[in-house]
Amino acid sequence: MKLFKLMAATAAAAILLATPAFAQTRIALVVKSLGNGFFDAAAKGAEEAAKEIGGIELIYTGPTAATAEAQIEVVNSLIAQQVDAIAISANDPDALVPVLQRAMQRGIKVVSWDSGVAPEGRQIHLNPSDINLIGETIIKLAADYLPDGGDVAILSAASTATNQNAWIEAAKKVIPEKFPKINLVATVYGDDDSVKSTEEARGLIAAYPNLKAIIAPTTVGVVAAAQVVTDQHLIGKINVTGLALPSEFKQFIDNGASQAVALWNPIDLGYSAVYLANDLIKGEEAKPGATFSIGKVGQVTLDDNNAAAMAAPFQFDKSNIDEFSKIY
Ligand code: RAM
Repeated sequence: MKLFKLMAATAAAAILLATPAFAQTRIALVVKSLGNGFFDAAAKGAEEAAKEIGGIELIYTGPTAATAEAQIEVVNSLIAQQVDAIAISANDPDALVPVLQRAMQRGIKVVSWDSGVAPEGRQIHLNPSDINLIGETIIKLAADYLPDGGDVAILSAASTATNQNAWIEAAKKVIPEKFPKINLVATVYGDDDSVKSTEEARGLIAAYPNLKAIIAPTTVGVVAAAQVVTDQHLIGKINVTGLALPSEFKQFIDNGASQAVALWNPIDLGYSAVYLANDLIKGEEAKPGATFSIGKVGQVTLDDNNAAAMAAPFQFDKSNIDEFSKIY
């Protein structure tokens, strides 16, 4: 009898020891494309949240090129792996809906963050900040240094990117009323690819000789544009601005290719996306008005589209870029 009890206890202990490996909750952080410093910073926050919550395996993944087709393949493979949740920054609001619906039908929780998926393709969307505020901010960043106004152009990410398209639309709306001297001459797309963004920036400069500012609401595009302005000795003639990761962009504030840029904390964004995914895994229901905890960042309340927004963007210039460049 004693021996039997001992054997049973040993077996139970063996099961307990083995359980954590199997019981891990797996959350996939799917980004627009790998090799983007903004997403690496978000993954850092996601990893931090996973550790804090405990029992979570974080899968940081995404395609090499920022396209919806490539992301569909990534999501298909995550469905096959039966992950518990997918937190995605999408390259297209609609193209990913069918595959994400399939994921949800199989019990996988789906959150979009940074760049959203249409409401029918996800349970929650987390915006880094208010869309209209970001739209106004990117124009103001250019206008602040153009007292007499002038020609400006936008260098965006992928032409289908949900977030950039929403910000550009909001920016266009605010120009006539608040920035009437700003003349937006073109919007081009660098696909969050350094080579394509460089070509597009060169193209803008060649096509618009009176260009006074390039606004790139993408951390990849803004670096490419500032490098082109530097290389073509146009510092002081064309101001590059937009949304930039301080650690990558500091050199262009230092050399004068840019006066100021803005962004939010990408670490907090990735961190919060994982908390939201985990809240859904725990059984919390996503519905308008529901409040979700996002750990040390606080909490968010869902709007009528089950979307929420985090804080206002910060502005970076000579006075503070050094400090922030050490963080993200
Ligand atoms: C790029 C990506 C990302 C966007 C930032 C500002 O890294 O396009 O989606 O939020 O820029």
